[in-house]
Amino acid sequence: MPPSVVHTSCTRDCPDACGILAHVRDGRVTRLQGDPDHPITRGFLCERTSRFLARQYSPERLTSPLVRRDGELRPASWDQALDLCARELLRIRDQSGPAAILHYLGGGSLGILEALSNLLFDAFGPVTTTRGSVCDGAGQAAQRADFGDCDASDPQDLQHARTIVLWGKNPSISSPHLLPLLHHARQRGASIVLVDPIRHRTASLCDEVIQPRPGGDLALALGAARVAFDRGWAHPDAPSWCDYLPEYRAVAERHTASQWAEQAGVPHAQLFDLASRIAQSGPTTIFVGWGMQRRSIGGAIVRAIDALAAVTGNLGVPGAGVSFYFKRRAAFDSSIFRTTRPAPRSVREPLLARDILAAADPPIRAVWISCANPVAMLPDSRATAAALASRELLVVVDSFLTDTAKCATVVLPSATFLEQDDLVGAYGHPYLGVVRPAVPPPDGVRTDLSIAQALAARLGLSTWLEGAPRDWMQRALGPIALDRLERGALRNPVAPTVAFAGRAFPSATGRVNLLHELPPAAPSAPADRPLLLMALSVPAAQCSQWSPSEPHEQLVARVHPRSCAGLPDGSPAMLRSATGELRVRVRHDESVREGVVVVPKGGSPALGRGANSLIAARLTDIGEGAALYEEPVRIEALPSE
Ligand SMILES: Nc1nc2c(c(=O)[nH]1)N[C@H]1C(S)=C(S)[C@@H](COP(=O)(O)OP(=O)(O)OC[C@H]3O[C@@H](n4cnc5c(=O)[nH]c(N)nc54)[C@H](O)[C@@H]3O)O[C@H]1N2
Ligand SMILES: Nc1nc2c(c(=O)[nH]1)N[C@H]1C(S)=C(S)[C@@H](COP(=O)(O)OP(=O)(O)OC[C@H]3O[C@@H](n4cnc5c(=O)[nH]c(N)nc54)[C@H](O)[C@@H]3O)O[C@H]1N2
Ligand code: SF4
Ligand SMILES: [Mo]
Repeated sequence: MPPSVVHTSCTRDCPDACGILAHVRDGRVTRLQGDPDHPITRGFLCERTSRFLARQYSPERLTSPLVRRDGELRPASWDQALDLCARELLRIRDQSGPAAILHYLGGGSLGILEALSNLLFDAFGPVTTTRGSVCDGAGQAAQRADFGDCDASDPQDLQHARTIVLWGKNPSISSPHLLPLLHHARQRGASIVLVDPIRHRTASLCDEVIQPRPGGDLALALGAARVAFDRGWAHPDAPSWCDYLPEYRAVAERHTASQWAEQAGVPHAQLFDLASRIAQSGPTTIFVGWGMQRRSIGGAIVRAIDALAAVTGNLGVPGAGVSFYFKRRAAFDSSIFRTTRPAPRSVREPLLARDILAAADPPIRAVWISCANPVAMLPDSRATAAALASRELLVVVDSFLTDTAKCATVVLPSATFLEQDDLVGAYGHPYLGVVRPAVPPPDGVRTDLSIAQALAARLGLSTWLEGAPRDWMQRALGPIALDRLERGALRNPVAPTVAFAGRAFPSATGRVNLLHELPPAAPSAPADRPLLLMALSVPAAQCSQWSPSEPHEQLVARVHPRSCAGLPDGSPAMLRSATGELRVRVRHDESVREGVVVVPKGGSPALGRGANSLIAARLTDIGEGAALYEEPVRIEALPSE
């Protein structure tokens, strides 16, 4: 067969939703290249996806269903595995009702056809679902509370910004295609400020780096507002688009700017400089990262930033805004992925283990998991594994025998994004992309849609999911022709250029609902565990998906030399929290703020690399997010190896 190039899109849980050229020779993908014609991808891919072929062709990929017999997961035929799933689901529904079944769809792929499994389980039940989000629950809830919606301006609008604040965001790792846009804005004279407890790689692009203490952002934003009010820098027309302005001002005036700076853990001059840039230097775009909303006051932090932008006039005009999330599904007809029947109940994603065990009348007896590895990725890995493994039926649909799949009764091997049709919308820009199979799935592997259809047939629901993938894609696209999208990325026609243009907000009053109460203080670290653990994204992995496969060596813990209990660089050590311990190698790193320990996110608990083995399950203040970055730990010396 002659070599070919397949135009497709990346489905990974990443803001960029890249266009990809998959080079195929003799039935094998030989290279993945960033699509040079994609307006955001511009010809380059990130490290994790450039090296995805090591994962695609890994000997560890599953090529047969597995069924647990005599305590062991053993290969089985598709008929055996699916018959067992269907029989058990029907039996449990007959005995206890559909609420005894939990369907959990994770973010392993953002392809929207994955959501067809929701349709199936809605039709079969509706069954118990999950709510909240370990990823972005607090941030989304904050912006909905403030603006009535969570949406962002087109990144092309950055050219109008005079100041850009990367507030707790590390695009070098998490969203690399934002970098060329930032470079470009800088060339046009915009200044860039980074606010992050870690002086990470993106700092090289910035004019100013502010390193607050973790969660000190609430004080930083309120202190900047205090400066703006004191100096008369608040926008004179702010009352016309803000509710609760006097109350918000009173909150900001509870402390002096110096006191707020001290609470934030930054020099007063930096707080003043931030206020002056945001309020005085022309339009400011603030990119709100995900990290700081994964805190117990995460919602309040984002709300304080929203409010600062609102009173300084940095909303609804070109070059300004608070950009957290693009509505990636807005272009799609979501009605085809859910029935209108409400779920009988839901469990909170961040508290999955606790809520599964607490569920009664009926208890949760079966769990169906797809695109997720909760044992590695949700807090409290041990409790999550125990809660899942103790169900009568646990089905995991995945390409690998993950920490979660190891707990399963049945594992169904699924295709990768290079082997199936799908559609993606991005959450870092407004372009839509089409996903096309570059190669067929290997023998013994099926696409998620074909798995759902085969299950539907056995549950007597085949009519619900009938149709080829492309039929579903066209249905999801509504008036947008699929073949148009196949010719190249298309801008979501309903996405705004400037979010909330004209300062019209879809809130109850049409105005911004300013934060007007201080949240309770975040818990302080106990004396015997003085450091806060942060498990952050690394270039080689997409959450728990490593490309190539996860290294087996000891986890590296980055810590400021003054915060590592006197241990020399490179020493073996134990990180200890209230719930667990993890062997690490200490790396001195002056770019990390004192009092913080950084380890890679996505490590496997079974390999002794799982940060979530140490992290307790805690909710954020709003939005049922997870306060993942607040686990107090200590570092203990270990004898040298
Ligand atoms: N401590 C700590 N924990 C965190 C975070 C953190 O920063 N710190 N980050 C959190 C965040 S932001 C997120 S989004 C969650 C992510 O957590 P998860 O949603 O669990 O995400 P992944 O680990 O990316 O993917 C889960 C599985 O999906 C599988 N998968 C990939 N593509 C497909 C597909 O097409 N079909 C099927 N069936 N399976 C597929 C992969 O093989 C992988 O095993 O983790 C959270 N957990
Ligand atoms: N390579 C790679 N890229 C990824 C992922 C991955 O696993 N690997 N994950 C993807 C996913 S699931 C998501 S949700 C997105 C976002 O993924 P994230 O990696 O969560 O995104 P960022 O918001 O860029 O980075 C978080 C930043 O928040 C900072 N931070 C933590 N606490 C605080 C705080 O209290 N205050 C301030 N100011 N900053 C703080 C951290 O130091 C870090 O620099 O990106 C995706 N991109
Ligand atoms: S993971 Fe993100 S940056 Fe990497 S190729 Fe996929 S969409 Fe692009
Ligand atoms: Mo995420």
